[in-house]
Amino acid sequence: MSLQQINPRYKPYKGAAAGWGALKAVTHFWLDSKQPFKNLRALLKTNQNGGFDCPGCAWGDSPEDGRIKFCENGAKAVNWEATKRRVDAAFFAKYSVSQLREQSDYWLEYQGRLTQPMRYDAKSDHYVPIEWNDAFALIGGYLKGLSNPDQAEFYTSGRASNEAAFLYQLFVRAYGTNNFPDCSNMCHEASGVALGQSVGVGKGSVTFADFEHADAIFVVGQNPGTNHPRMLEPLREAVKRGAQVVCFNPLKERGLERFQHPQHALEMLTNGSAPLNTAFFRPALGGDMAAFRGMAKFLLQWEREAVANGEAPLFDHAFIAEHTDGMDAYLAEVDATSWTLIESQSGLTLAEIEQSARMYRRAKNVIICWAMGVTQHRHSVPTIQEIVNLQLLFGNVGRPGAGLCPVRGHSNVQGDRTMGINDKPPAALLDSIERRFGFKVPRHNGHNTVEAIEAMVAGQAKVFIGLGGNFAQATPDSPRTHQALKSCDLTVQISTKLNRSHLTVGTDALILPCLGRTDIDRQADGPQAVTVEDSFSMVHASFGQLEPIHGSQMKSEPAIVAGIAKATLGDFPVNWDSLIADYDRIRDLIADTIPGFKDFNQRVAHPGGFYLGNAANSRKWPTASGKANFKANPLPADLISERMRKSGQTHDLILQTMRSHDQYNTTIYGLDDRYRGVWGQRDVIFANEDDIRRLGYESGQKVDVSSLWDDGVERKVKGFTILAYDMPKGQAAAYYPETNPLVPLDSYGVGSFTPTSKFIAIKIEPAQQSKRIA
Ligand SMILES: Nc1nc2c(c(=O)[nH]1)N[C@H]1C(S)=C(S)[C@@H](COP(=O)(O)OP(=O)(O)OC[C@H]3O[C@@H](n4cnc5c(=O)[nH]c(N)nc54)[C@H](O)[C@@H]3O)O[C@H]1N2
Ligand SMILES: Nc1nc2c(c(=O)[nH]1)N[C@H]1C(S)=C(S)[C@@H](COP(=O)(O)OP(=O)(O)OC[C@H]3O[C@@H](n4cnc5c(=O)[nH]c(N)nc54)[C@H](O)[C@@H]3O)O[C@H]1N2
Ligand SMILES: [Mo]
Repeated sequence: MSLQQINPRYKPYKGAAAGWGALKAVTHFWLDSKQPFKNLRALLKTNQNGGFDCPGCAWGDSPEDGRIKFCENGAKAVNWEATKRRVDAAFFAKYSVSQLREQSDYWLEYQGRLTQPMRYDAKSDHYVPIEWNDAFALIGGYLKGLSNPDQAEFYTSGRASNEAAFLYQLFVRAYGTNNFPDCSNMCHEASGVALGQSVGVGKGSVTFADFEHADAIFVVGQNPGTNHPRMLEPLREAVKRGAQVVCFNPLKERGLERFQHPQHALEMLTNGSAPLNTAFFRPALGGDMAAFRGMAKFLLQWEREAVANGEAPLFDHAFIAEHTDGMDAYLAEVDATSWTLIESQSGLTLAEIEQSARMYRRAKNVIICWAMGVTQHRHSVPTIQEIVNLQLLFGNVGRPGAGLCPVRGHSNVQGDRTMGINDKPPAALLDSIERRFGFKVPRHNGHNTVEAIEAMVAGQAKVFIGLGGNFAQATPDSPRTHQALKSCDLTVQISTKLNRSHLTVGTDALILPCLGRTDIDRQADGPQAVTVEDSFSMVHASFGQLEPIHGSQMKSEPAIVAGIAKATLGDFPVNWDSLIADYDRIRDLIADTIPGFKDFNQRVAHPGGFYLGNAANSRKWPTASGKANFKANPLPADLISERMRKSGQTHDLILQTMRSHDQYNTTIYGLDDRYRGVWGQRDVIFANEDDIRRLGYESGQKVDVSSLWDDGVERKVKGFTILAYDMPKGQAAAYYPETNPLVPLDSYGVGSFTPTSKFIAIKIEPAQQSKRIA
């Protein structure tokens, strides 16, 4: 089988999520990996004790049960990584960088695994081989040559293991900067910021077991059928038990509507599917804060009525008195918020908000889950704090079956932050590093992703190193980001697969190929395991299972970081080589430095790993007040920002950018989005049929799309097919990364710096030509 090439089609999907369609899809990717039987062995080892952590999402599994746990999209991730195809010196001799730039993101990644270190040769415009030690020396030379360590940017994508991340931050801080732009900045940063201020811990408070005791689970701005398929099982179990699942999503995502379990043969044979959701609300983009405020307003009204009638109060007053601060100011803010604003901003009717408040009230224990539909807005921090406020009124934090659940993305994005990948490091972390390693750590904040791009554009940052990821495509304002990378003296990408970041080169550029999660990692003292942390703060080991591609020169991520560190700093502040021989030694350093990791090596040997703990979950609040804080934030006066208005134009629609079923972030596995009925194409934009007509188009027509911002820069993508879709009026939806050129670099969340990828004011015009710019 070769690169998928089918005629673009648009045909609504009739089946349930997962089930037969999923198995069919897995089979395609499995056969296409060129080594199906080897990969089957790997799949059977996914998320098993002694196996490897799935490189898909950060959803956790029950540590006790030994059932096989993988899903369609996890299987795609494994097969994609475990391909036999290779991108080696011969490949780069064949194609110049300019030629490769003409190819799609899909084509680039499909070419296979990167297998040897390469250096860009500007004269021939080709990548040419380089020895590992020369590559390390080159990087060390550039870094030592900078007049200030803050002129280098050290990006991390959330697949890096705890061991790689810990070494990376140690090296970078010993070098002298906190410039740690991170994929998390574009992802759950708002959750970390909001939860930190509200409850003192920037992570989710629930564990896997809580899902078994919840009476209601809210799923807000998240598409688990595609992005966290293993989450569908606890949701389905909850509904079976009689618990309620309440979804807030403008799109009726198929995985949330109906669900079949791929490992339950009977249901697949009868082709039956249990109804999953007990309610589905479809808010305006960015309307969730208003919706939750409205729920709080109804519940407050009922609380007052109950008290007036001498009935039992609704709120958990004992919890509120003992554990919280600021309720009165918050309730005053709730009283001050008008129903008119709540209704217009949420995009829901008061009857719908009342219904969701009733469902909330009926449940004793409530878990609220959220993801990118909540975190990628200008007011994401206050939105998440509104979710917390509601939960605090009812004591729904730190009780079995209840809590806060930001469902994380990359499989170890949470662990990377725990290990110190943080551009605004807490003083305690820096103190602890200083104490353990005896060097003066940089104390000033570093750059996040947006600030890193600005620094590169301004010529203030000159060296970019990426530990995984695809910086050029994942970040906003693509032409500007590309310019940022191109203006560097040196760009270095530590990667498994070819992507556009390798083709967006600085004056000098390196590709350093690394082992992936599935590969066996052999070092001087034998095969090594790494560790990761899931969304529930469970830390466990991951052992690669597959022989790395024969004859390849890939190194592990820890070994590459150590190589760069040694070439830059020598044996300071640690003997880097000795750490790489046996990763237990890295874990001993982690145990000495990072809270919660005492006796790390012993504890991680336990099957299923160990629970890091979460203060908020045990009702301890490491905030300044020592309590959980109600946050009295007003609703935004207007979701359309000043800067969108100052463009002088009125928008046609508000666009959200999201994932298809056949992609992993910037990695495109295929051109289908099965549950949304899209086949063989990605340059599509969904809108409500009435809007399409109102704007003077027909479904299927080609359009150009531009975004509104006040800086005079034209941001446009061309030749997209507009498709009528069942969605609220006024909205549009399209895939990322193709639409990243539309996201202005300085349109980001207040307090989070997360690009507002789910709220872009756009104009549509008939297509001028069919090629898109990016
Ligand atoms: N297979 C696969 N798995 C993945 C990934 C992948 O790309 N592919 N990516 C991983 C990563 S890094 C992450 S962060 C997660 C992402 O997981 P998700 O957050 O599920 O990812 P998105 O596709 O961005 O989906 C956002 C959802 O929010 C809805 N939404 C958009 N705006 C709003 C809003 O304003 N309000 C509400 N209520 N809903 C809204 C959209 O309709 C969509 O259903 O998945 C992880 N897992
Ligand atoms: N418009 C818009 N933009 C977004 C988003 C959105 O919803 N809308 N979502 C944002 C989110 S949530 C995130 S997390 C970011 C994702 O941003 P990134 O994490 O930077 O992007 P990925 O696409 O996950 O990175 C894919 C590349 O990682 C490399 N890779 C894969 N596995 C490994 C490994 O094991 N080790 C190493 N070293 N490299 C590996 C491969 O070379 C592959 O090409 O994008 C963000 N950008
Ligand atoms: Mo993410």
